[in-house]
Amino acid sequence: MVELANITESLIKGDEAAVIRLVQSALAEGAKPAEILNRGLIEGMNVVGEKMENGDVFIPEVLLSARCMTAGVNILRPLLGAGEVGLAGKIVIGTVKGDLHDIGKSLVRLMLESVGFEITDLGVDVAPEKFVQAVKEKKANLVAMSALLTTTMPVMRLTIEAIKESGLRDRVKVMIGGAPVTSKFAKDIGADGYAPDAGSATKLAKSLLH
Ligand code: B1M
Repeated sequence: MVELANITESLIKGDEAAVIRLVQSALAEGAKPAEILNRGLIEGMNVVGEKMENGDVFIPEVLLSARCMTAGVNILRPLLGAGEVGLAGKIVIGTVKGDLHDIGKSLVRLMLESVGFEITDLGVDVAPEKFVQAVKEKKANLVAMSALLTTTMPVMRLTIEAIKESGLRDRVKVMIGGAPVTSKFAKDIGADGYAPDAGSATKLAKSLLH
């Protein structure tokens, strides 16, 4: 019987093969995909975050854990259930320019997809003009921006300004998130909403569009 704590431990150690094997075994034994995600993988990434803050691990180790997280999420993605894609609305999502953190953004994307939003994921290091171009091309209803660095938070404001300058602001809502982001910051920069985690991001997206 796979304990979710073993998945957490393997992710913390950066053992990708073990994470893949344990996630597959847990699924085969009937564990719920959302449980594996929340209590196995995200739990591990939280511990890695704390260790990084305390100087107990460094970037090479963190990268290995991030790779484990991605491998685990890739197995779970098709199982987290998709609604009728596109029915809920069209979202352009990305991590803002200068910022390469993509784990949280990818989780938010996964959750949004699972409730039926059509997602265009622009990846990381996304410049304001790339968001604008994608909103135009995809006729998106919502822009979702992630930032994990205090130094890249101002790019969220620049992106909103670029959307305004392009004349699209009244056609598209903007939501933001990421560890250093707050609802006060969201108000200050003129975003329509802030979500602290992937679960509340889906609720926020729905409430902004319906
Ligand atoms: Co970096 N990093 N990192 N890092 N990293 C942090 C963010 C940091 C807090 C660590 C620390 O020092 N304590 C710190 C930032 C300090 C600050 O700005 N005040 C930091 C730093 C300094 C750096 C570098 C500058 C380090 C260096 O090179 N000297 C560098 C910057 C590179 C760059 O971006 N230009 C760097 C690099 C890296 C790695 C590449 C090694 C790796 C990223 C790998 C990857 O993403 N593929 C990494 C990691 C993994 C982290 C920590 C440890 C973990 C982040 C993470 O994935 N968390 C992080 C420490 C921490 O956060 N405690 C840290 C798990 C994830 C599930 O949570 O991303 O918060 P999170 O997402 C949550 C919510 O925030 C929310 O929902 C998600 C799921 O619930 N959310 C949204 C996120 N986006 C949202 C959008 C929404 C709504 C909700 O709506 C649109």
